[in-house]
Amino acid sequence: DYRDPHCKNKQVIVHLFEWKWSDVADECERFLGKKQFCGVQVSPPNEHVVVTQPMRPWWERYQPVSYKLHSRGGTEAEFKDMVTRCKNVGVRVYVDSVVNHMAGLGRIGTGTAGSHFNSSDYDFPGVPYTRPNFNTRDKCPSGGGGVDNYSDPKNVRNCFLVGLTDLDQSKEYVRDKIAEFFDHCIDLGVAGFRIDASKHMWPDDVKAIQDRVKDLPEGGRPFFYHEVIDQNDGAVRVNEYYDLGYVTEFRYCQKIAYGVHNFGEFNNMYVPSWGMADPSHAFVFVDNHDNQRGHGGGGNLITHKTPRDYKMAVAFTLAYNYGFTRVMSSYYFENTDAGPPHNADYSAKDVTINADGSCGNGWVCEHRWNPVANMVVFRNAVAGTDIKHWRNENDEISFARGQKGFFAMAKQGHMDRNLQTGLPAGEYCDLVSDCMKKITVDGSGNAHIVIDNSAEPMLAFIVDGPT
Ligand code: ARE
Ligand code: CA
Repeated sequence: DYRDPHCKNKQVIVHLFEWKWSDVADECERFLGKKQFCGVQVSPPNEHVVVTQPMRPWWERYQPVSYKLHSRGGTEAEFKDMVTRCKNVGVRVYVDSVVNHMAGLGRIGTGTAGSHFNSSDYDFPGVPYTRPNFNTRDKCPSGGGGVDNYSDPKNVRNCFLVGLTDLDQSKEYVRDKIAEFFDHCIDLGVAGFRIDASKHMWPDDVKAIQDRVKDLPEGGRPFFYHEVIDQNDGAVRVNEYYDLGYVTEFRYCQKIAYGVHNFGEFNNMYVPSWGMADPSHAFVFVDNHDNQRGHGGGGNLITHKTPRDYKMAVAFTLAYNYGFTRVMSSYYFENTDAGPPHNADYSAKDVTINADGSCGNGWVCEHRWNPVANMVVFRNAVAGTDIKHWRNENDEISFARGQKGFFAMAKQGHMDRNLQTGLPAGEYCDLVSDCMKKITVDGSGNAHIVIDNSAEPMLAFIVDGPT
């Protein structure tokens, strides 16, 4: 089974998008460990192209040059130090893995680790890969050689995604090289992998690769989650990947946006008849690095740009019982190509921490916002329980998780009700407000629930939580 994230039953990972390794390590030690995060998804750590038109976009990291661990995020030594320091505080690292393809056609030069490459000749000596390791036109049914028909799996999987040179994962040599890359990461302490563009690889090929990857040093199979954008708009469906781990559920991004905009929609978040991934395979998030900037399955989404809505979306997602959850941590941008906040030499700026715990230097750090960070503790505490005492009316939503926790949220920012919580009698305190607010549950499980903070219109409390 590839669904164990190896973090002692913790339930939430954070994507520290475009953070450099030394900053990720610091964040593990100063914040993520204490806040009970399971782990961090890091941007692709392997050698990639250096794009100068536009100047150093974030997406250059999705054009691999080799599997040497030297990227815009840092050197291999820095990567190793990060993985170790995070692991020491109970936070695992998951590698965003780009193995469907190498750099785009026409790109020639030197990668971030100093390897020469020539995509037009399919020559990547840093691996090495040569022409026979890539898919050929006879296997790709599209006119121009690019992916252009999502209703045909052969087109999706054997053609070139946006001109990226498409590896042939049916070849033993290619499988070995990819598995060696994963093994190298595991040797350094990595616990799992996001598989980029899994939709564009045959599940049997992906399985052959995963099956030859080594166990973690502490035992067990690595964690895998697959990027498959299935919005009922093509032939490739999420369930083809269930044997391989978790699968991204992009329909949830749309669902949660509808819910926040119209609370009535919250009654219907997981729709099996649409083919939405079942809760034990769904990899769930409010937004990701693509759809927050109009790449890859955009649409009507909620992002950090509308903070109040975003807090409601993430708090609900973490309180609810659907899937395995990832929260996004972004940088501010206007231009959708723009890479991370950078110094004069285009290296990523340090993530600085302000006195109030927010981030500086252009980093958003949604994962530090109270309704995000403090709900991680909630999700960990209630893992495995059912939804009870569901109530959704008057733009107010509330529910219990088994007999372990209770959550309430009010779209208008006000709520004042006596509700059944199903929890044991006692004094509780609200996680979201860092215990500024207390809640008393009486002997019959009832409590007076008050929301009076319009900026953070939710509260949550757990059995055996802080008091
Ligand atoms: C860049 C340039 C291109 C250029 C190419 C090659 O933008 O103009 O042709 O380089 O030189 C990211 C960026 C791309 C970028 C690429 C490589 O988003 O713009 O191309 O890096 O630098 C599909 C895939 C899905 C993919 C999305 C973006 O199915 O796998 O497109 N998402 C992942 C990553 C991306 C990354 C890649 C894959 C490539 O998360 O960040 O691209 O490694 C429907 C379909 C979806 C489809 C979607 C968008 O919803 O159902 O399957 O997603 O449309 O087309
Ligand atoms: Ca492919």
